[in-house]
Amino acid sequence: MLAFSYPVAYPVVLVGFRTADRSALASNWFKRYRITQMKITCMLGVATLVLATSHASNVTLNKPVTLNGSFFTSGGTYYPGYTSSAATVTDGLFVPAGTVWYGGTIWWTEGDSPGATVEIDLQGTFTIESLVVQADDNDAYLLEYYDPQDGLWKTAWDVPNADFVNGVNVFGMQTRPNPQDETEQYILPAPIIASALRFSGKVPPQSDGAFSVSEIQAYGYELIAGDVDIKPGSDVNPLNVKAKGVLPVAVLGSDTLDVTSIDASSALLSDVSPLRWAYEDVNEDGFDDLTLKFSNQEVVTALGPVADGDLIDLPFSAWLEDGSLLLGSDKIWVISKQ
Ligand SMILES: [Ca+2]
Ligand SMILES: [Ca+2]
Ligand SMILES: [Ca+2]
Ligand SMILES: [Ca+2]
Repeated sequence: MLAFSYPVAYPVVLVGFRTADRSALASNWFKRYRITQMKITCMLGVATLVLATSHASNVTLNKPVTLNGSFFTSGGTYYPGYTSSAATVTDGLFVPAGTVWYGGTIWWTEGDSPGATVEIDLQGTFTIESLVVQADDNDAYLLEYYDPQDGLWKTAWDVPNADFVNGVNVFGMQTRPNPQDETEQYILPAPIIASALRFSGKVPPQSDGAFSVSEIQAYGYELIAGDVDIKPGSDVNPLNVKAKGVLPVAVLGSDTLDVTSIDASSALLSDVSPLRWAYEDVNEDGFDDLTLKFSNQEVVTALGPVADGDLIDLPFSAWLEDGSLLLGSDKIWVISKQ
């Protein structure tokens, strides 16, 4: 059954990491871009995700930018000849390090527009792992994210002042975290789930009160709601813990989901990989569905201790070809007669 609807806010909560990965997490495992296995709690139950190799890409690219406050998109009367637009914040391009803060970038001042923010609508819900910002050197900034799970803005990154780099007083636009390497990303201590980003300048003495930003990048992947049906055609999904054989699961296709775009080999039902898969229209709605067969006994093992009559929500995840992650779940009814 559909665990949550799209495109409304996802009731998905990041609750922690698998025990086996915690030591790796502590040693900043995101830098290695290897296994990222985490647990996610859905409104209807607990889902376990396995993120194999990283599918992260810059999810702000060409997303709409809103300027909240009074901004300058030219060099002004003092600096004629420069023009800019909000779109330069998410165009994927950095200006040359040291470019003047009014040189083709959007800029604003604390005096003219206290509390001004630059907001990026991500147009979806994303897991974000790392960030890069290019902004005026002699200011600290705050990069916040909108968490659709609880509707709150939260701090993603306190972007540091970069007035001096290795003891040298630099000028103009400088990239963080590393002014000398635009490709270096600030790795978040834990991934965040976000549908928007918000950027603002910090007041003096953390800045000179004149702000400019040329690029905000966030690396991660989109979360897509999938309609998952265990034992297609059956509303109750009894699972006999002693039964051998297979547990059939369907991911239902729709006008917004072409199931052939799912990497079926990456599918996981409660940590268990499918034995095999095929495509058929199980619910006869005209859209092909992905049907997968899981080993009953492997699923039972993954469940751990259960009692007769338990209703358990089994999380399902699979990567799509475009790097987004499909999430869903469905309930099974435990049959465990002595
Ligand atoms: Ca840019
Ligand atoms: Ca400086
Ligand atoms: Ca400044
Ligand atoms: Ca169908």
